[in-house]
Amino acid sequence: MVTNRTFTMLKPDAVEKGHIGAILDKITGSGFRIVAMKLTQMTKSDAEKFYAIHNERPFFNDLVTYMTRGPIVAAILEKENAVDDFRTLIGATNPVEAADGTIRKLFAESISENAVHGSDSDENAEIEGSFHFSGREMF
Ligand code: IDP
Ligand code: MG
Repeated sequence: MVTNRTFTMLKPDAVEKGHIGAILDKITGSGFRIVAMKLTQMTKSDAEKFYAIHNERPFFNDLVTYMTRGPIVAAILEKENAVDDFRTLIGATNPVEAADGTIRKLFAESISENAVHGSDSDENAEIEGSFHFSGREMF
């Protein structure tokens, strides 16, 4: 298992609002190294697979529509304790509950359109990174 790596997406709302640069600045300024990165757009089938764990939740269809409506920035990040430290940097799922200075507090609209994704475990970081990137695209 790859440790000290996490996977992130700057979600369509963040890209639409022109926040790519500011969010990447927060990420690299917090000590994360970019291992892989691209601007891409998920298909419906991609989003259904990526978020399969949520497919029984009432917001699942809205989540798929949101995550496929425009480009995202997908990236793999490296840092000691990457998964937990990145979850701290992005803040709570609901920006109203996110701590001051976190990416979601600064850039997210709502619990559904919350600017950024962060993996929740080393195992999921590996699965999610491999979903978006081949070995040749990781540095
Ligand atoms: P996380 O992104 O903080 O890990 P999860 O519970 O894994 O949060 O949910 C995945 C994504 O689904 C969230 O980031 C958000 O976009 C959306 N979501 C989560 N909970 C809700 C909700 O109660 N209403 C609408 N959308 C939600
Ligand atoms: Mg999650």
